[in-house]
Amino acid sequence: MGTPFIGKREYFPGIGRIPFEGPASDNPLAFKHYDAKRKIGDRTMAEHLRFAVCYWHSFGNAGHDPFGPGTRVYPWDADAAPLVRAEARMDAAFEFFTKLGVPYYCFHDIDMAPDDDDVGEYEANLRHMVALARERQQATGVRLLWGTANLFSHPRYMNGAATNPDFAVVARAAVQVKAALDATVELGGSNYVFWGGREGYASLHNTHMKRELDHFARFLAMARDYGRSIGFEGVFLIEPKPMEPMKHQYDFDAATVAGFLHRHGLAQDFKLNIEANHATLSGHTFEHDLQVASDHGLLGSIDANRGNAQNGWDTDQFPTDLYDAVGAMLVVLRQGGMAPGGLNFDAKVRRESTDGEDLFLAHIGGMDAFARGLEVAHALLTRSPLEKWRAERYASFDEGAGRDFEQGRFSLAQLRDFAAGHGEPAKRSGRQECYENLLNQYLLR
Ligand code: XLS
Ligand code: NI
Ligand code: NI
Repeated sequence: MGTPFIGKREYFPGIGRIPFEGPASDNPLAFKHYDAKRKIGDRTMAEHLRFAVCYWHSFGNAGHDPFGPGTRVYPWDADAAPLVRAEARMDAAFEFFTKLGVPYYCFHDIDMAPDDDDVGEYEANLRHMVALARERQQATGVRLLWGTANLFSHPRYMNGAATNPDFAVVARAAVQVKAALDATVELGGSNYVFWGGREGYASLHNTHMKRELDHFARFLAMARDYGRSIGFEGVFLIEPKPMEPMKHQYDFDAATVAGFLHRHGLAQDFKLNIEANHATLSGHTFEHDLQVASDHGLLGSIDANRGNAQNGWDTDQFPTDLYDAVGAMLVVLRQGGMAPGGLNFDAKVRRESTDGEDLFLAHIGGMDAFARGLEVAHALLTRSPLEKWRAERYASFDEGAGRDFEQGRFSLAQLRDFAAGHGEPAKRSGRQECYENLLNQYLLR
């Protein structure tokens, strides 16, 4: 087992390339289910799952919360000069990606490069770091799943970015989106994400909601046009979230965003990046929002994480729930995969998890959970009676009058006449328990 690292020094000493050892292994630093090259159906696990590590939670967040500062001391954050720190952080990041064996990563402009109020400085910092990222990508083979701009941390965005009531702030947001699009194209990114952290309101009393939403649509169309003009051929993604930091966020959930995209003529270029913990914050399950997005033909990518049933906020825990992973992979497999999207771990280790090793353990757990979810979902779809049962449930629409109805050959009056001639419909059980048992049966196999 080698210890691949790419920068000036090794940031995760003592940890080598994470091996696959299979379900019988008790080695915490080995995969039990994720075997990148193993075929599930016609694709390898790596091709199905397209895992990405996120830059912000993994190398930037030191564990601060509203009650106290970070608990982790990162060796790459030691230098006083911001650009030197950014370079060291990038070395640590690419060492981590390589040792973990993920094909992709994701970043915000200002987790990769130091921010600056001066537009020229900000742009120069990002260009400098993008040049280094390009070298690191070439040296390691790790690729960019998506780039994005952080339009929510700087105080100037407290009232929103593209939806800010002040035009000067809307324009300032364009600086970052243009630069982050340039960076994404330069790095060969497959997607570009908009998470509208502060695109929403704290109070309706001071808010002109329709005007803000129209501004948002115009801003997105401009970003799309610019991206296409510089050769971006990937997918633009909107990441729904109902609240936090704002009381109400405009990209509330998959259904809301799908309606917005259709209304503003953006559905050709934009899809959705569904995050588990955002779906649960909006009162849905993860699987629900994935299914809604997929049914609209808009499921582009996934931010994998997990909330906490007792807390009402975005705890961004690593996904370990197998039941959820099976549900998610059922949606993904039924729509034929998620490329050019992927599965990004938008998750952070707990504040009490203070070792470099914890970052590996967390990702190994998430990758194994989704690998197992993939295996089980694939088995359910190809070997179990699941699809047959579902098809039979709707069989009355496959021929005769039911098919005529689906094809629009019935009026309401004709439906009435059909019913009048057929007597009281027979009761048909939904058999929910039977389906639940089937899922557990395959999960335990
Ligand atoms: C925050 C979001 C954020 C996006 C990227 O809740 O999940 O991390 O994924 O801006
Ligand atoms: Ni989130
Ligand atoms: Ni996210």
